[in-house]
Amino acid sequence: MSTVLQNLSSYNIDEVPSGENKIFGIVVSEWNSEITNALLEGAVETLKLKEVDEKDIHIQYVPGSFELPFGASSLLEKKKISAVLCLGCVIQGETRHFDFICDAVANGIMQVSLKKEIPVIFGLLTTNTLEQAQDRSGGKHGNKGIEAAITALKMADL
Ligand code: DLZ
Repeated sequence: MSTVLQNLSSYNIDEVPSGENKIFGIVVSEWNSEITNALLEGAVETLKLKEVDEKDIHIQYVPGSFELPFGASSLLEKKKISAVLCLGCVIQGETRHFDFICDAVANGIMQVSLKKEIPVIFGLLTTNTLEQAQDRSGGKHGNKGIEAAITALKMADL
């Protein structure tokens, strides 16, 4: 689906399974909200394009990416959901904060997914700069939110 130097969101929409009658959760980090809202927009548009009803998309905001796994777990407790997308953006700073957050989110998402036996999709941008994040949230490298939605649709179809 994605390769270096290509639009990261290149895909054949006709080959993506329909999401009709399926229920999706989306957990969105409020940190770097310019980026995460663009990811959210791409994800919601893609789910709707693949016949997911708007009422079947449950959006949960969390303060930062570190909280994404808990947000996913809590959504899965409340609703009967086919797949959850976690959308966030962590931008490298001068300290090791970046590494701790990215590792914790990746591990946390995997743990929630395996424990609940529901696909939880890793839609986290982990970039060196804001520009790289903009490029991947509706810029020259597409929109990672679209890719996360496509992955969720495929996994919900398993
Ligand atoms: C604290 C923090 C920092 C420095 N950077 C980011 C970031 O780039 N992206 C992000 O989503 N969240 C960041 N956070 C917040 C943490 O994810 C978390 O919300 C706090 O550490 C509180 O648990």
